[in-house]
Amino acid sequence: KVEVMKDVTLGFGEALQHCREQSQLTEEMMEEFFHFWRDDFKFEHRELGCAIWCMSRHFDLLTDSHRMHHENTDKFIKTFPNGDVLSKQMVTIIHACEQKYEEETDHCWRILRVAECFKKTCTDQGIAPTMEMLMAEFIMESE
Ligand code: M21
Repeated sequence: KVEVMKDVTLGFGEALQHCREQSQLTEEMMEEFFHFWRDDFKFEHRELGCAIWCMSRHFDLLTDSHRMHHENTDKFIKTFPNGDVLSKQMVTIIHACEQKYEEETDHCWRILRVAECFKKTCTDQGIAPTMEMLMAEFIMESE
């Protein structure tokens, strides 16, 4: 599962450059998307929430009310090798996190909180990829 999460992270992260300008997420706030999984990564910039919003839209993963589109998200995860071992669990986690922050009316802030909750839950459930895995693959891909 951690292998699949690594692939989904890097796949999803490919939309970061596309979303940088409109979200105003500077490289100082987040250099590469996989830094999301660093132990010391802080969820403090609203711009990151805006960027994840844009990235999710890029892959058509949101409904008209800017919540996760369950079916499309499930399909997106399944486009990665062995994605089926993770898709249901990931959708369940994100949905639970969305419900926790339902009262936040600013979409960028809400999505940032959902992302933070998603990371924490993944770490607790032992499905968070390690930085070693992410960096090794990231460097391989860019060579
Ligand atoms: C697996 C890699 C990364 C995913 C990161 C962001 C996850 C956070 C999901 C937020 C989805 C937004 C839903 C809005 O209610």
